[in-house]
Amino acid sequence: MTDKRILTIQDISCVGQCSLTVALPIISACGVETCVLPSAVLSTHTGGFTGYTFRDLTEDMPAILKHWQKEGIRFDGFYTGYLGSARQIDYVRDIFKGAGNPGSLKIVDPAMADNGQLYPGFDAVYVEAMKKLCGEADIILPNITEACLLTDSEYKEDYGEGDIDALLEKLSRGSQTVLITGVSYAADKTGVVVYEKEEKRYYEHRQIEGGCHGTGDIYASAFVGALMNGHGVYDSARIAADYTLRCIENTQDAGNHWYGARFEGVLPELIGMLQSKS
Ligand code: PXL
Repeated sequence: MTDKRILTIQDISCVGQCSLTVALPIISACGVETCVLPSAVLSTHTGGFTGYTFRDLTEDMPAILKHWQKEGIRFDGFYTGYLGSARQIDYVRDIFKGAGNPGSLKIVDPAMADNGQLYPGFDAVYVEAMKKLCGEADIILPNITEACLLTDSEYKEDYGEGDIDALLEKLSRGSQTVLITGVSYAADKTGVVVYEKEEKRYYEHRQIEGGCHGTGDIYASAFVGALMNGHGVYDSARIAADYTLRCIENTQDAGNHWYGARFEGVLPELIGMLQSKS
């Protein structure tokens, strides 16, 4: 448990077990007061569904910030995920500046791409705006595709440690802490590279065939929950990886559940992981 209050800014996909419908329950279960700012409302996420609705909430953001400022509402941490538009990213930067307690932590998951491709609806302008937001963050959590986009690097299916080091070197300019997720150097293995205070560590675990949608959001939310509970960055990265793996395992026997991971039933395990010391 902690008395920290965090604001998470990302979309509500009404159906699809991602973004806010994952972040709010996971971070709350970690005992952290979780305030939300929906960036957009979609009928489903965009990864595999067609014909979804999309209501962009960019225009609501300045008035929301103004109201919080009038009420003296401030946050100990910010965690951003999928954002609705490039202009919205500028408003998010205003919120970082205008609604944080002293020393508030800014965690940015530049959720915009995977498997070498931008998500539908995003373009080069959005990538440029996301670069700026990442430049103002304390911790960023890109996957390899996002890391390549943020650094103007070529995306390769086959990569080695040297390629990941080159990405880390570029991403960490500005002395941020960087976690690159989904880094695999061996068959049946994957993991997260954690770069903090010029030290690189790698947490490797088994890779489950097939995977499922929304695991990046589960990972980032569990990471935020662990960090807000006082775990260090590497320890939080490890806890988040172990929990995400359990969510995927819990989904494998669920039949046709391609659109998301069943994170709910294994939440008690995450709470147990938070309580154990590394
Ligand atoms: O999980 C990332 C994500 C979040 N929100 C929306 C998405 C996606 C990935 O496709 O479409 C709306």
